[in-house]
Amino acid sequence: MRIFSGIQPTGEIHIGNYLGAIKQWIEFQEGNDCIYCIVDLHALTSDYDPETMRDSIMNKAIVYLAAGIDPEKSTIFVQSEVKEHTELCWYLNTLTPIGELERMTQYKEKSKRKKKRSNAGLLNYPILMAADILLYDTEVVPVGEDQKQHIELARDIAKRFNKRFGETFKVPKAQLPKKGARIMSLKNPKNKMSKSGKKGNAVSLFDDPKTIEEKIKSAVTDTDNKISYDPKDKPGISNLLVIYSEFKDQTIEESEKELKGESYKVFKEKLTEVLIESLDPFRKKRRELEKRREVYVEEILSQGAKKAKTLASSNIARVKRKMGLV
Ligand code: ATP
Ligand code: LTN
Repeated sequence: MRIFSGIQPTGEIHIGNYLGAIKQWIEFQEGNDCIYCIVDLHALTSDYDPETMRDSIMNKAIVYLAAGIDPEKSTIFVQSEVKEHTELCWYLNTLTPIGELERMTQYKEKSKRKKKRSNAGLLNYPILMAADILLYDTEVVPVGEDQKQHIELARDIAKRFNKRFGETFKVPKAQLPKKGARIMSLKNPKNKMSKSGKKGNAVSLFDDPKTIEEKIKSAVTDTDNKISYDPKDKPGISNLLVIYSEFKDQTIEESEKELKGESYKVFKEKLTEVLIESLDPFRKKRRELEKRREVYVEEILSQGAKKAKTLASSNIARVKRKMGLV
């Protein structure tokens, strides 16, 4: 199967990104044709610093590799290095009703936060995302829950194109993990854990042991000191249980049984220990890759872009033919 997914270069990758998206990416590498993209053009829709953008892009490539994406098995590339993404985005713009874009939850939230500083890129963001996906005949898109609505839109756009111009695009499917599709903020478990959220809301994939300990210690819980999974009434503890179970590779029921009768203090100590142990290899691998940044990582991205470009340009040629442009 063709698998495609992407993450923006800005912000620190956290355990929500890992459990929601990257962990699935790694699993899909066996026996599938995977393309993983650093979506820098999407990041331009938020406030960013041009001085540090290229560095953030390189850092994200290192994160992909440190987390376990194998360049021998998967294609890794930077979105802006394959111009066909913006070209297809334009064609798809002409097929997308504005009302559908205005209904997107992420757009509503982000534009509300930005008020007058909201930009057209933010509205068109899901069309560029649809272009990313459709450009590679993608069948499966592994993402966290917050991206499900965008993939629904990509499916609608693909179907609309096929209906208007004849069978062209595969209609992609979102793939969410069973658990961990929506890891919540440690500070406010009603909100999702997020790169752009409040400080301490997220454990970064590369946090050192002391930082992990502090963040888990100050994670919001509740007052009844009972460890059980009940997202509605006990959102904080339930979120910690999901994280614990995922990193221990056991079911929530197994974790509940293991922790029965323990205090929140002991639970948090156990969770801290599991996180430190699980994240340690990522930190080590990243340190190694930092040293090979210039040659090795640049080469992977350049090879990746070449491969992506070959696929993208033949697909664009097909789209242009169907649309009557050539
Ligand atoms: P931002 O705060 O800038 O929106 P983010 O933390 O939401 O960033 P993205 O780059 O938008 O991160 O998401 C990358 C991938 O991680 C997507 O597939 C997304 O669905 C997934 N993801 C993001 N946050 C979570 C979360 N809290 N739980 C599970 N998956 C998540
Ligand atoms: N919007 C996504 C990032 C993204 C993406 C994609 C994910 C851009 N293009 C294509 C999957 C497939 C996000 O996580 N914020």
